[in-house]
Amino acid sequence: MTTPFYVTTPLYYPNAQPHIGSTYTTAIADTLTRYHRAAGEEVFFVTGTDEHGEKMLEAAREAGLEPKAFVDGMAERFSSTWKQLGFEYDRFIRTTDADHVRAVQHLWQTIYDRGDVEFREYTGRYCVGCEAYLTDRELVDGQCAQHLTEPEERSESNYFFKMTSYFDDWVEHLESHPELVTPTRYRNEALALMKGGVLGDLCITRPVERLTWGIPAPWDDDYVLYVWTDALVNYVTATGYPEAGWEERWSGVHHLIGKDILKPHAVFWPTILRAAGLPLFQGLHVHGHWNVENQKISKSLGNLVDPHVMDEKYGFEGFRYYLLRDMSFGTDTGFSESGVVRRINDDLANDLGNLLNRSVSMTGRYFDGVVPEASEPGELAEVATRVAADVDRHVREFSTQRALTALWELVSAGNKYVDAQAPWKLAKEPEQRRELERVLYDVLESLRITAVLLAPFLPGTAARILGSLGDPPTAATLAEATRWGGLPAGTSTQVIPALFPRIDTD
Ligand code: ME8
Repeated sequence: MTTPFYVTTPLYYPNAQPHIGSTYTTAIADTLTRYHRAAGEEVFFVTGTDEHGEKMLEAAREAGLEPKAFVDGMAERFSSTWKQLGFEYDRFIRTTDADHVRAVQHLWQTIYDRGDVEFREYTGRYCVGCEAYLTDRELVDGQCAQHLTEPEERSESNYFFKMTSYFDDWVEHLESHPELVTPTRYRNEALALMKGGVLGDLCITRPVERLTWGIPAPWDDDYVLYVWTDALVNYVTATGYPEAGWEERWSGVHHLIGKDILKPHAVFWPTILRAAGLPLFQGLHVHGHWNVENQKISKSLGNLVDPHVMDEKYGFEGFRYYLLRDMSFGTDTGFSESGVVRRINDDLANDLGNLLNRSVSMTGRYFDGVVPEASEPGELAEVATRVAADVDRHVREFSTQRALTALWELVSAGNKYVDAQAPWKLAKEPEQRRELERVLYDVLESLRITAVLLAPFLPGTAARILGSLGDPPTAATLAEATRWGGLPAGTSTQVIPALFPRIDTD
């Protein structure tokens, strides 16, 4: 039994609509799962919504709805948006799901029984945006650095998880297992949070007199569990925890998050897992933020970038390509519509679309649309083999940007090859017939391999390319499917409408 590839996205707060940020994270997860599945691995992809806590209660009040009715409607918007955009998750988990409530209570009761939960008086500053108490050292000019609001001073008796007592152990482990949090700068940030004395123990409850919209603390009816200590547990709930057999899926888990939620994932979550006696995740992969016109995206600024609008204007795969291609994993990137248009025009319409169009058109013109006989593998075969290996490495390192950059080396090699070999000249000389066959076979075969490697990124586009190439037989694994020579001579090709019509920029 090989380890399954299990990838998670954050559970999004359904007080806002899906936007460029949640679309980006989910698109990476979808691409990775499709890639690993194509590689013949067992995969499991989980996304969903984080529905408890004060923030959600406030949003429900504003909408004039009971919290459950509010989150039901919003969760449906998320799941239907993801389906419409073609994301193939295995489970859409909601923190109000009955199995999640059971898992959360089981896990926290375990930690409580092991003696790591303590009742304490507490006065602190609470930021509703973060759904967290912030320490003095986390404030900038008295404000939350992320939400730019002044946290409220609160005094409560609450239950605390003795999180700091796990820091030494986790710091030591993380220092000797650098692959656990990537890219490196985020591992360093997590280590600094634990070493710097910035963080205290974790307050894990809210009194029901203040908040009832949460999962009841199993040991005390007067308290509900704090929203983060509830939401993080979804990652094990989805594996079937605590029922027998859950560890198998868990053994291959990779979390994908944005840098905004590094602290709960790189500090709270591993210490919670340790305290509950559960194995750690295999990887926490942290991406940067999309900014719009140099500003953070936010509901109040109205600059969220709606994926439905992008879909209507450009077709979702054009936008998806831009997202996966333009952001270097881990760093912040500025979004611009002109950037989307440039990628569509340059990479998709020009480089890829034209290569397909001219290759298949020439096959029509010179060979009645039938794939000619292959010769010995040549220079394009060499590029294809190298590119397939590069794409594989980059995808496994979570870098869709590098993977697509590598793939486009094959596309440009194809274009350069056609320009250099000039099949239209060869076609004029009957004694060059065999040479013409060789050139066109090589280009068509490089396009087949391009489509196979592109499929996890742009499934619809890849299917159209393969359709134009006469739907050559598919192989069981990527390794076989990317082996040179998979396009059978004699296959009937057909010219199709432009893959990506050029967008007028005037
Ligand atoms: O934090 N650029 O939910 P959330 C890129 N419920 N990605 C972005 C982004 C941006 N500008 N804005 C948001 C929560 N994201 C919690 C998570 S997990 C157990 C609980 C993406 O709706 C990115 O993945 O605020 C980020 O980490 C996530 O949305 C935050 O989603």
